[in-house]
Parts: sequence; structure tokens; C-alpha cells
Amino acid sequence: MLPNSQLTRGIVALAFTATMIASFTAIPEALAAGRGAASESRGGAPEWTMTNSSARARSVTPSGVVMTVEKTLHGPTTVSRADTVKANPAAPPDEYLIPENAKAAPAVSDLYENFNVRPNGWTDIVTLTFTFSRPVRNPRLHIAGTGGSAGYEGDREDYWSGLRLSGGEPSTPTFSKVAGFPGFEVTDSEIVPADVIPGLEPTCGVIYMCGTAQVNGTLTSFSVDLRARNVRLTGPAGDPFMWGVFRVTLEEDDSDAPGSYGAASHAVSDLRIGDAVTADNQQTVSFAPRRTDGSDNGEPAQWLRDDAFQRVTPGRRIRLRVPVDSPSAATLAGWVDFDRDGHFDRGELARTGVGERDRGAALTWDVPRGARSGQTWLRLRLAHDARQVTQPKGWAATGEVEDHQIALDVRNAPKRAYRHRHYRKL
Ligand SMILES: [Ca+2]
Ligand SMILES: [Ca+2]
Ligand SMILES: [Ca+2]
Ligand SMILES: [Ca+2]
Repeated sequence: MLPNSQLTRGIVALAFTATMIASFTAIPEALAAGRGAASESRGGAPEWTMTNSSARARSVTPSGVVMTVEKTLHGPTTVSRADTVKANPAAPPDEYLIPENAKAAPAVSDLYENFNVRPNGWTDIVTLTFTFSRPVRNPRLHIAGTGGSAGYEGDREDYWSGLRLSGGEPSTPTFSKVAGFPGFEVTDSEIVPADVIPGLEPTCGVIYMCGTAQVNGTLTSFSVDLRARNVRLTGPAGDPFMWGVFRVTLEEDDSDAPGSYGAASHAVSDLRIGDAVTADNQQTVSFAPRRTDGSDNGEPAQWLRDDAFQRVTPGRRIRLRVPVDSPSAATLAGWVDFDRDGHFDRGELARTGVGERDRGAALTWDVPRGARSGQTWLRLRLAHDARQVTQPKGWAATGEVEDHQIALDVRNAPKRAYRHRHYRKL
């Protein structure tokens, strides 16, 4: 038996990797993917960046949300490796995760060592605090291959992982199981082994936690305590260690209008248009903004009257009052495809500021000369950062997009009105 735990754990970890690749559950993932592997595509495509150190990780999503992960180590715990599993837009589906390609998102991949060991008991290792640049709704925490197993067959010491929700802003949220977690139980407040069984072959569900949990709420931060449940077969089998592999994906609201209008996507936050904002395309993550597939014909908008765009007159103004919920200052932008050419043009834009806690905002368009009667589209975008809604398409880190098919009824100004004004001027 090698007394050197460093060598032992390397051999054991690599053996897991080989087994796991065959079953789509690479453990530990950092070893399978490699530190330099799978860099994201360049050439103007949105990126999903991450850096990681023993103290903290920082990530920027394609939508512009900045996430930091602060690590508070308990007792003598050290972070002996702090790797990043880089974003990989081509990540294949993973049976334990939803979105199924959640491994497209970059991951924090840490190796924790030197923590206290309580034989056949629990130990706190680290508290991870995930903080977001703006509130996010129902972030999903994806856990891949988190656990540790030291030593060899018959003289092995396992560290089954456990996660406990321990804090958050504005309040401590709850967990819901979304996918995976074989061999583990997900309750409101924690994810723990259903049954600790000694001596089994390590895999997802045995020692290692693998799955997707939703963190319920609209949050600016949440904290989880990573814990280890020691299982000692005979005696001590080397220094303790545990891999921790974590990534987060966010809800997004996507546009509904036909593809010619361009796709707009917003990370769902605490801003909304109307009564609700619905999350779209939750089965996959995308680096590019996207639209719904058309099966959902936009969101219900009881607030938008059928006759809102009836009797519009070129050269005159039209005003639309839009209900919003905006705890912080924001910008509302709206486009009407007045000329019905399938594009939102610059002259079809109206914008306005929304004050803190405002319940509504008014958009005013000058109806262009080229306006034509018939079915057309309205796009509304609300975001905290005005710069993210200067265009009808693209990502925004907050807010919502609402697309509505509308009936435009263009009436030219009555001639006598012009004549009347003309005569009066004279
Ligand atoms: Ca939508
Ligand atoms: Ca809405
Ligand atoms: Ca147009
Ligand atoms: Ca929407």
C-alpha cells in the first residue's frame, strides 16, 4: 500500500474517469475535460467566461450576468486545485442534468483537502456563496461528480458529499430537484445520500453527487455548505480529499416573433412587463439569443387592447401605456413593424425610462409615412441597462421581452383637416 495519498488519489481518480466517460458521467470532470480543453468558439459569438482561484471564482454569462463564487473554508480545509472546466457550446446531453447540455456552461472544479475527518460522521468542508450582479430567478445548480474516495479496495475511505442551503439574499431559498441525483435525496434545505453503503464501486449515486437542483426564488445570492460523510472500511486510508464540481445556469425569456425580426433573450430577473414573465427553452442552454419555436404564441397580454393600433395616422403620434413591475430604474423599448417588411427598423422604435417602483410606462411613436394596414408585430423589451435594449435583438442581463401580433389599421389624415390647418395658418 502506498502511504502517499497524493499518488493514491491520482490513481483512483483517473480510474473513475475511465469508467465514467463510458457512461457520460465523467468524474472528476476536470480530469476528463482537461484544463485547456474545449475553449469556446470565437469570432464574435457570445462567450461564457470563468476564472477560478482558491478564494473565489467569477463568471460572465452570454447574457451579461456576472456571478462570483466566494469560498469560505472550514477548519483546516485547503483548496489544493482550483480549476475551470471551460465553456463548451458543443457539450453533449447529460442524463443527470436539465438543461440536458448544462455542461456547456463553465464549471468551478475544486479539490478540497486537509479537512477534519470524523470517522463515519459528517464534516463541514467549505461554504460556497454564489452572488449575481443583478437579481436572477430560480437559478439552477448543477453538480457533477462531487465526492472523494481514498485508498484501494479493502482499505478504502470514502467521502460521500452533502450540500446544505445555508443562506441567501433577500432570504435563504429552497431546493427543488430538477434531474439526476441517483442515490441522493433532495429536500427543501439539503441534498444528502439516501443511504451510505460502504464498499461499492464509486460512480454517480455512490459517493458522488450528480444532478440538477433549482434554487427557488428571485435572488442576488445563495450559499451552500459542502459537507463530507466519511465511510471508513478498515482504518485510515490516506489524507482526506473531495472534488467539488459546480456550475449554474439561469432562466431566460426569449422572443416569439418570426425569425426575420431577430432573436432577443433576457436573463429573467426582478423586472417584468405585465403580470408575469415566462421562462423559455428550459431544456437546453444556448450561447446565442433565441426565439420560441412558435408553439407558444407569445405570452398572454390581457393588458394589450385589441384596438390599441387601430386608426393610426402617418405623421401623427400614437401612445401605448405598458404595465411594468420594476423595483429598480429601467428602460422600456418598443418596436412596431409599421411598414410590415418583417424587420424592426430604427424609425419604428420608441423608448422611455422607467422609474424605481413604477407600475407603468408610456411609449410614444411618430407613425411613419410608410405604415401599412394589416397584421404585424410589436416587440417590447424592458431591461435595467439601457444599452442592452438599444437593438431589437440580442442578449440582456435583466428584464423581459414580449412580442405581440397586432392588427394595424392605417388611416390617412382627412383632407379637410389639412385644409383647415392650412387656411388657419394663412
Ligand atoms: Ca418569451
Ligand atoms: Ca410579461
Ligand atoms: Ca419594418
Ligand atoms: Ca416575455
